Amino acid sequence: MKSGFVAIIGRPNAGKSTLINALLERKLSIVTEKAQTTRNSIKGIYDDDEYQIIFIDTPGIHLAHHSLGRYMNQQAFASAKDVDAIVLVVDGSRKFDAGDTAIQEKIDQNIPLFVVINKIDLLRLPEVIEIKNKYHEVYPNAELIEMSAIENFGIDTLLEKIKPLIKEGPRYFEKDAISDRDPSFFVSEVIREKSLKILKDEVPHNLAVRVDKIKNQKDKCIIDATIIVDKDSHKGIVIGKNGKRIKAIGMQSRVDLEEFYGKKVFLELFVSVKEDWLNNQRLLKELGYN
Ligand SMILES: Nc1nc2c(ncn2[C@@H]2O[C@H](COP(=O)(O)OP(=O)(O)OP(=O)(O)O)[C@@H](O)[C@H]2O)c(=O)[nH]1
Ligand SMILES: [Mg+2]
Repeated sequence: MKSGFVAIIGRPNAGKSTLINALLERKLSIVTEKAQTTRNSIKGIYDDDEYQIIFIDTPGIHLAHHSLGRYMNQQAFASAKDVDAIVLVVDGSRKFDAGDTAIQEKIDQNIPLFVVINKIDLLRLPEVIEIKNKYHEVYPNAELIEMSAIENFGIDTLLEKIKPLIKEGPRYFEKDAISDRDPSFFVSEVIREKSLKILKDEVPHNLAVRVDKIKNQKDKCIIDATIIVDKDSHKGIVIGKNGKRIKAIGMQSRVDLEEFYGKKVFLELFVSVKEDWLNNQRLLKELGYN
C-alpha cells in the first residue's frame, strides 16, 4: 500500500478545516467564522485501501500575542516538517500581504507544495486570475489549485494530484481509524465550536473547554464539561440571562455529540474563570495545549 503525510497550513480563517472535512467526507475539525478556531494539529486519516494519506489540519499562522498563540503557530510549523506534501490554503478574497510573506519565508522549499486558492465562489474571474498570478510569482514551483471547499469544488483535483507523491509504506493507522485524537478531544472541540458560534464576538477567543467526565455506557453517554473563560465578567455572558446561553450551547453540542456517539448523550456544562489562562503554562498543558 501507499502511505504518507500531508500538512494543511495557512493563515487563520482561510478554510483549512473546511478542506480537511471535505477531503475526509466527515466533520473532523471544527469550523467557525472566527479566525483562530483551530488550536491543535489534528490528523485526519484518508484510507481507500490503495492509499492511506494522513492529512494534518493545523492552526492558522498569525502574529501571536500570548502563549497559546505561540503554541498554535508552533503546531502549524512543526506539522509542516517531514511530510510528503504541503497544502497551503489561501483565502482568495484577501490580498497577499506581509502575513503571507512571513509564511513563505518558513516553508521548507524541498517539500512539494500545493497552493490552494480557496473561496473562489466569492471571486469574479479577473480576481481569480490576479491572485493566481500573484501566487505563481511567489511560489513558481508550486501547483496552484482553485477551490471552493465549502462547495466541494477542487477537492478531488487536489486529492488526485497528491496521490502520485505518496510512496509505498505501511498502514500507519488502523483501517477504520478517523484521527489520532481521542473522543474527549472531539467532545471538547464540539462544545468549543458551539460556544464560539453562540457567543459570537462577546467572548473572543479566550475560551477553552475541559472535559471532566465521559461515562460511555451501553445505551447512553454521560458527559460533564467546563467552559473556561479568562475574565469574571465573561462568566455571566457565557451563562446568559436565566442560563439561556449555556442551555443553548448544551443543546447544540448534544445534537453533534449524539451523532458522534450514536446514542443518547446527557451533557452537563459548567463555567469556570481562570484568569489569563492563555499565558499560564500549567493551565495550557491541562487544557491540551502543550
Ligand atoms: N465562501 C466561502 N467560505 C468558506 C470556504 N471555505 C471555508 N469558508 C468559510 O471560512 C470560514 C473559516 O473556515 P475554517 O475552515 O474554519 O478556516 P480555518 O483555515 O480552519 O481557520 P482557523 O482554524 O481559524 O485557522 C468559515 O466561516 C467557513 O465556512 C469557501 O470555499 N468559500
Ligand atoms: Mg481551522
